[in-house]
Amino acid sequence: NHFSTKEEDEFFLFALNVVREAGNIVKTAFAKPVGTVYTKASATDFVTETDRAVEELLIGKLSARFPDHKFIGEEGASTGKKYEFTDAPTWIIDPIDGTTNFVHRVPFLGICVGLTIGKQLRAGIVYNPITDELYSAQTGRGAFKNGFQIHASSAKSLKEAVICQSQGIHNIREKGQAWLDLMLENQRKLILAGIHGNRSFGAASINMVYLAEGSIDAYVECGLHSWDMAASVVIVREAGGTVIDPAGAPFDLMSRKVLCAGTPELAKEFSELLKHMDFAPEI
Ligand code: 2AM
Ligand code: CA
Ligand code: CA
Ligand code: CA
Repeated sequence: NHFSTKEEDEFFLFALNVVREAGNIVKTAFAKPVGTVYTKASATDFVTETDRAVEELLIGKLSARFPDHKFIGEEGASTGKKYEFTDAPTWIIDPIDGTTNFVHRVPFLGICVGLTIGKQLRAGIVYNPITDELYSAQTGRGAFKNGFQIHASSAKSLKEAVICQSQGIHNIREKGQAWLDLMLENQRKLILAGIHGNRSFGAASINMVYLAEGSIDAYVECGLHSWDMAASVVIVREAGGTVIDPAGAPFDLMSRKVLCAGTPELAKEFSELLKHMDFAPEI
């Protein structure tokens, strides 16, 4: 990483302003009828004009300000755009994480912007403009919500945990019935392990920022993409949380899966209890 703290601060502060601007678009759209909802790879894989407009705004403004930087964005990727993941400063963008919530007017969604340099995560921004909650972090400098520092929970055991095991309905398309069986078996094991509850908010980023501020204690999801996780992973780590692969290995942004917990002890117990299924890596 050849960039100074001052340069990285400039990247981060500029991105914060662009994300706030994108938030206005999403908030305005959320108050109106949803308009045309297009489907992508399956009947439950949605995209709206707002997803596209927000991605265009974010990439347009960031690339105009930082012409040497690279981009990975969900809606570009889904129209067949090929992205490379290189050592260059790379903005990993999900314009609306939680499109199903957006379409159904459930107020849990996040505009997600993560930054890698030398393939290492350096900064993350997750903004829910509906609730006006802005989560942000830079590597080594703590995690914040609307300017106040946040901390992940100190729960060390499933017996004192509210967990989030996402349903991953989209995974059934990729993995078939076997996915459903695995998910239900894991859910059963968790209940028998004595968890306090299972809460899932329909957006990977919202699940992760809630973990970062200690509302939930552990989270697992498979079938995700780099843009679902990049920004939130920085926020969880900087809030003191642990981020690993669901099978217990080190986390890999391109591996399509993630497990987070407030403590390494809980992450270990959770990952050892779960049955696993691998996804083909992304890039
Ligand atoms: P998205 O809203 O940006 O698509 C719960 O559905 C979580 O899984 C959301 O964060 C959602 O992100 C993500 N997800 C990933 N792939 C998906 C798919 N094919 N269909 C629906 N949600 C998907
Ligand atoms: Ca999507
Ligand atoms: Ca997403
Ligand atoms: Ca999205």
